[in-house]
Amino acid sequence: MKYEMLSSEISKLMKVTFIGSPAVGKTTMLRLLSKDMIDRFYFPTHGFDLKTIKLDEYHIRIWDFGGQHSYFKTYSRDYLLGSDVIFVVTDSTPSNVLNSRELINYATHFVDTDCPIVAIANKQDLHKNDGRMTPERVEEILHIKTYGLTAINPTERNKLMEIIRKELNKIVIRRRSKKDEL
Ligand SMILES: Nc1nc2c(ncn2[C@@H]2O[C@H](COP(=O)(O)OP(=O)(O)O)[C@@H](O)[C@H]2O)c(=O)[nH]1
Ligand SMILES: [Mg+2]
Repeated sequence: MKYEMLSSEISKLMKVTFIGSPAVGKTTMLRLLSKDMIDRFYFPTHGFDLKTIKLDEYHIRIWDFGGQHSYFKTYSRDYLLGSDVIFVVTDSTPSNVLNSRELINYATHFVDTDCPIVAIANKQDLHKNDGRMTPERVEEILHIKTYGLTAINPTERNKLMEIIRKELNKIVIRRRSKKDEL
């Protein structure tokens, strides 16, 4: 009985990883979620920020990589291993979306096949001005589930929480049905 309780608590600690080129908006996304922050660790040598945020019954550890691309490759193994879900953030410009495709290919080497990789097409406020892509267009190119976002807009906080919640719920449901098959 006690053991079951413990294991269900553990399953609610989720590793959520944000990857993306510099300046696409990863830190801004974290700031949007920071109201529910429980703790924060910054690892300067590895160039990443680790925050725990409470979302419903989940404790989610969000790994935000601050470093350059070359640096990312050096530490990506530690950084990506064990992720429950990976969010690839793009600023929705055509060149950055293509970069994201590379990152996605790279990330798939390090994670379980059941770890979803989901795209965030950020900076949607600029879409009308400068030919940035809509989330639909990004999804066509990357072939992964894509959500649009404007991370600098504080009113998009709920939208981001909803995105994370939806992806986590899908994972939990899938894991439960796998368990039932055994
Ligand atoms: N216009 C616009 N700017 C954004 C948005 N999200 C982030 N930024 C800006 O983009 C820059 C880089 O953001 P940051 O979160 O530091 O990117 P990171 O390097 O991926 O962590 C900052 O000046 C942000 O204010 C957005 O949705 N729209
Ligand atoms: Mg950053």
